[in-house]
Amino acid sequence: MQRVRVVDSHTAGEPTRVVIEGAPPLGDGSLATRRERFLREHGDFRRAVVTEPRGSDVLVGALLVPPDHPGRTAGAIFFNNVGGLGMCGHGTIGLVATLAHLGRIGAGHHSIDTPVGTVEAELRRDGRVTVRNVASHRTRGSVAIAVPGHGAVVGDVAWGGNWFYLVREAPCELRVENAPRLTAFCRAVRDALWSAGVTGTGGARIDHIEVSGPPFDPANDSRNFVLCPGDAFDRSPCGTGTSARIACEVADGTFRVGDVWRQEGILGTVFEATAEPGPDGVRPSITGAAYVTAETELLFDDADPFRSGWPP
Ligand code: PYC
Repeated sequence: MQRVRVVDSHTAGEPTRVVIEGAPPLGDGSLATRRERFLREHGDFRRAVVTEPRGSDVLVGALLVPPDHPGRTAGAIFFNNVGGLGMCGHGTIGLVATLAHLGRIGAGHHSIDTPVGTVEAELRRDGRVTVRNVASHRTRGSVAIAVPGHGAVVGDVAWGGNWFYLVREAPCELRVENAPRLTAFCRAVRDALWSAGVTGTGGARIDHIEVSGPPFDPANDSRNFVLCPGDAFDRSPCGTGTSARIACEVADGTFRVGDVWRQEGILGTVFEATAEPGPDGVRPSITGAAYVTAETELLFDDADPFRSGWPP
């Protein structure tokens, strides 16, 4: 029986499962190399941790690994039901809350290495966490694509730690009751992008689709619906999606350094974002709160037909 120690949390409604002990050794190399090794050689472990029957399509996993640089607090490799993520904003907030829950860190400043760069996290005394994300930028504005069943759709391509296509005209109201319709729309948009060869830098696949609309709460700036790779929608306002949005707003001149952006997610929860200028775009900072929901051991029994999760 293999035992894997995990701590579960949610950030603004979106769950994270941090693997504390029991992950396969990933050897040496940069976090990007170790992430590739994890995805290539340990798909069974990835699925066993996040998919059914121990998890669900919504769950984001985080492997706690040695950092790339000495002196950093931790290294993290984020993954989900279908593969790896670059950065994960809600996941980093969950990871920081988890480390605090375990008594490994206290309030103050922490650095976390991810496969796409180092992010800085500030654990506040009230438990909220601010993540200073990797540099984010818009690579293409107002890209029109023909989406079967929906006609012409216009959106921006931007990097916020993952690749996003950001659509500002939603096909329906951004209510959680409309999630099936919004999911179908985002999947059609993603397929159309892939067929049309619209990519991020270096041919990178755009695997997150973000649809925005007016906020329900007038104190906020925008509401969103984000479809993640693997087809689950983000329950939170999406940290990397908010970063990509901030990069687009800065490029449009509609958001300035020093402003605060309040991003409402599909459940009505909010991330606050600010931005600093940087040589490779803007450095967004995202603030939110996570709550630990479980600390437990996952058991992998060789006799279990679903030992490695489902779907395969
Ligand atoms: O918060 O960056 C995020 C995120 C990405 C996928 C799910 N959540």
